[in-house]
Amino acid sequence: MNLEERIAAVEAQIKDAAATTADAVEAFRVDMLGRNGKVTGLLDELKQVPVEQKKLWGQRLNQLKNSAKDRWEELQAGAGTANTSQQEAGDGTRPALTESTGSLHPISIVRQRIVDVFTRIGYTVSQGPEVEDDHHNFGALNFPPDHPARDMQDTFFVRPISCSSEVENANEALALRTHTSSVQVRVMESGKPPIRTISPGRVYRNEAISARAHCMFHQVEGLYVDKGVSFAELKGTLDHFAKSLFGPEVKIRLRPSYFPFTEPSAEVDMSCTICGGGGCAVCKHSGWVEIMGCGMVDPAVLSNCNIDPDIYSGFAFGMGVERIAQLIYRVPDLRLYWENDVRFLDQFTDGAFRG
Ligand code: 2U9
Repeated sequence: MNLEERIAAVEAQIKDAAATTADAVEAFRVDMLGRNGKVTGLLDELKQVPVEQKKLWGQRLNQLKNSAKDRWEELQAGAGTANTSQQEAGDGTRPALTESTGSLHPISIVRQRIVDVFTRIGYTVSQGPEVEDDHHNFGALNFPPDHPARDMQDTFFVRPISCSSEVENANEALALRTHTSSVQVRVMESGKPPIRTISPGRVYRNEAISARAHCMFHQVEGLYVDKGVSFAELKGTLDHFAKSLFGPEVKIRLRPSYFPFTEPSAEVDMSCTICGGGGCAVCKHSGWVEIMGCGMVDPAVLSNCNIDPDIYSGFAFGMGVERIAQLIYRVPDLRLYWENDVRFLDQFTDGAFRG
């Protein structure tokens, strides 16, 4: 074989060379560019080439050397990638690593579900302060001056530590709101009917903590004020609510009750979702469980909020979110909601709202 044929043969070997591991790449380098390598050997032959041909063969052999170097670099890069992906892939049969992302608190899940039922039928969501004055928490809602709820035994009062005399009602006692009806008083005072609104939020009552009561809990209260709003519409709305949250088979019933802010007033029971009405420990063998209170807004409350009761009427309802969540999840003790024990919290991943 003459020199050109031998160069062409090595060139073809360079082009066809393959190497997937670092060792094979190194073997290629030694075979081509090492001290006894094929390319090095051909470069040595330049010494024997006649002087007048040296420039031409020099260029040709340099070209060969460069293509060997380029191929070596390509093989190095290829083997590097192969190694990395192999490391990353690791053992394909190994179980995937799971990262705990946590979940919403059951009270947040249930509050959102309640809110969704009402916003879907046109209710707005209103919010207001947790520290309230007497007018919004009691006075406008028709609580008489001597009502026990106004007592320190039942309500947490907040007294300003120091107040400038320029502040209006600087010495007025404030209280942690005992219900979110205070928010709806504000909505009525600042707007005109038609009003359809719900107020979810924290409320506070001075109660001893037990399995069935806590000094802080969550409410959703609802209010609908317009011309000609009737008790029948109230019942239809609450029936829709109970069926949306607990299933189409549930029934509701209303029992007469009393609240200062509604007349007439009623307690709302739902057929027991655990025994289907047959009787069990949860419903105390009555077949019914209490879920909320409701009534027609007392005309005096409408007047207190600058709404003419001769033109408008309204209904209202209120429920405790802890109570509804207790019925959905069968939580036996309210204190579990606040202990933050992950063995309890980990169970509420269904319906987790990730908005
Ligand atoms: C305005 C006028 C009236 C809201 C209502 C109830 C009946 C009720 C309780 C249920 C359990 C509170 O969380 S609980 O302890 N609520 O029974 N709430 S009617 O009535 C209103 C609201 C706003 C302006």
